[in-house]
Amino acid sequence: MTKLFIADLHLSEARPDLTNAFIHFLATKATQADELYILGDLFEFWIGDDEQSPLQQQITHALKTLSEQGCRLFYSHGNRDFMIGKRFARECGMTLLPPIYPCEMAGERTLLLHGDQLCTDDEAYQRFRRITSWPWLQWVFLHLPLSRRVKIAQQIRQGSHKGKQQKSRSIMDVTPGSVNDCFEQHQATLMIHGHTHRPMIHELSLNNGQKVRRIVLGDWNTDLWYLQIDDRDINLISQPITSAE
Ligand code: LP5
Ligand code: MN
Repeated sequence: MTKLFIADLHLSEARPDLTNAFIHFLATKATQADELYILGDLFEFWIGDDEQSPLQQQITHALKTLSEQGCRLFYSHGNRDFMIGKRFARECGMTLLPPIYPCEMAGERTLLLHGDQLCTDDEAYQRFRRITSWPWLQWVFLHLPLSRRVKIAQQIRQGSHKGKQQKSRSIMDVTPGSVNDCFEQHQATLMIHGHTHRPMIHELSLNNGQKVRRIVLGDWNTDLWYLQIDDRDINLISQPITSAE
């Protein structure tokens, strides 16, 4: 049984190289897998399932084709595409996961998540996350004309980019306390997430003495990153984007 995990591709019209690399990945590597888990931020931003841009249609088609070939697809929302909804998931043949998904991987109790929830020192971001999760605000946003939604999303991206220049690297990482609590609360020994763009397999001891592993997926930019789990064998792999096309 082969399972693949990816996150933080940030696909957009501005990076056709990433879109090509992803479509190539789906048509080659992923066809040999039984399950593909996308742990958030597949897109640069998502403003509603009704957008149906050429990029979205291209990605929908590629994901649908893979799911029809028998690979099961799962999606965990990121901080940029938290509004991906049931319609897009159905069109792609993907199952939407809850924000923290406990499951069994490599014979261990495992948690799958985007990872932004664990960056609890980033108070401005956590406030932003709370506010944008309000259902009435999402409802209002989703009923604005598409052109207006694109402008707002671009403004928020700019605000985010500027905000990040003022923040230290450590503020934008997960906090040891939130990681510990998340493992203990779910009695898990393995965690897989993205978001921080700091790919690594961390081995650590919880406050209760339990040994655990936290695997951080890399973002797709100059390199593509994926995690492959074959039964109990775990490999975090990267390749230059150009060689993957
Ligand atoms: O994404 P990344 O890695 O660059 O930074 C994140 C955090 N930023 C975000 C914002 C996203 O990048 C953009 C999301 C676009 C969503 C589109 C739909 C919007 C719909 C809203 C409907 C209800 O998540 C960043 C973290 C960083 O990760 C590391 O963890 O620090 O957090 C921030 O930058 C948040 C800021 O601190 C505060 C938010 C600034 C918002 C400015 C809004 C100004 C314009 C509003 C116009 C109406
Ligand atoms: Mn993210």
